Amino acid sequence: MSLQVWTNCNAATLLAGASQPYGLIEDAALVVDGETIAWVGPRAELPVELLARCTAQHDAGGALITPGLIDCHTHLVYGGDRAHEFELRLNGASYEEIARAGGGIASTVKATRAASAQQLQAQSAPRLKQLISEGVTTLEIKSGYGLALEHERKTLSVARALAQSHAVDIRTTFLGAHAVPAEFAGRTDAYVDAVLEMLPLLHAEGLVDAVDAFCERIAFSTAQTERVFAAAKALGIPVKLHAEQLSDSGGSQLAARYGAISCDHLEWLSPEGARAMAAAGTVAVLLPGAFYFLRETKLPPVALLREQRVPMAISTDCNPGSSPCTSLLLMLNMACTLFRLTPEEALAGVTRHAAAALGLRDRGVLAEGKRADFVLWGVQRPAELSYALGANPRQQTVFRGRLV
Ligand code: DI6
Ligand code: FE
Repeated sequence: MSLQVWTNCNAATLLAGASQPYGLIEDAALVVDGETIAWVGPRAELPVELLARCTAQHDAGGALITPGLIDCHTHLVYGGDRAHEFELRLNGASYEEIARAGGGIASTVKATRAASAQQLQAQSAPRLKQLISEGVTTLEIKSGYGLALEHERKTLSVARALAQSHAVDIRTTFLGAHAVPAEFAGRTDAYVDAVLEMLPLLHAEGLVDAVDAFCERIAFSTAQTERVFAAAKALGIPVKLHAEQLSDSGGSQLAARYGAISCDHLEWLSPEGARAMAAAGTVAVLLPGAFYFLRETKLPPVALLREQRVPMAISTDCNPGSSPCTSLLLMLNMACTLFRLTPEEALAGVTRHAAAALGLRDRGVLAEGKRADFVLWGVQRPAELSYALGANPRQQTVFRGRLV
């Protein structure tokens, strides 16, 4: 197997417990063996025998190297758009009013159902390309705009197909319990029954890496969410939850009881919820794009999450209703400016902790044995990645050991 080495770089390894902030190694060397990182450390300590075996030597030109970015919460595959609702909201309607009046998620469901798989893929690919252009090498895509077996299958299949045609790894999440479709209006429990029928079928087709639900007063109760979680658990599928976004409904405690890999949004998270998440090892996924776009005022309790040592991830929540965002770098900035995360916490939130939020242990840091997914940035300091608004200093991406 051929070895490659990158030198003339600084490496932000993001390793937990490193002595330097960001796990930063100045004047680093990084050796890749096939699809895996074989060695990373100060260049001066690179073993000469290892260097001699490297058939390709890359001059990084002084770049900063970070792990490939991970966007751990997206609804990237959907039909249509909601620019018109954006306009309505600016004319005075609230998000909840629009949702209750059959707009909101329901309008995206209509457009998603109407689109063929091919059309859905064509509409979603530009969003994916935008994320990839900013150094994303792994992302999660949820279903939840189909809300019927064939359309949920179509969404998840398109998500899988996008990974085949792009240099990115895609994890798929079944979010059947996202909203109650029109044909089940007023019969939420009957719709949950339908979700429980879809899950094993989609899972058997290899389309489901995790199961999610929208636990909220405008969506599903904790009791209804628990039925979905119990079904996932019976199939051995990890769960995660849209929890405490618009109110504290206790979803985080329920999710923790089911060993959830993540709870997402969390603006209204209580101390009890944070403690339950800490005990269960559940990652907190913060979504500053939705907070910003909905003009929320209740901040997620970051001090509480720090105190309880709950790992914090950051994600775009890319979706047409509450976060029409395809820039993970912008989310780094917003996590700092709006939520007051440090730039180091923000970067860990799109690398190491985002990997944990997806239950992935083979990526998210630069270390021997991890996947060779990394990004070369034209910046001096890691903080520049969250400092700049609208800049994209990415120079190169290496995905599974290959230059993209
Ligand atoms: N929470 C959200 O913020 C999005 N979904 C969810 O469960 C909103 C989705 C939409 O409005 O289309
Ligand atoms: Fe979401």
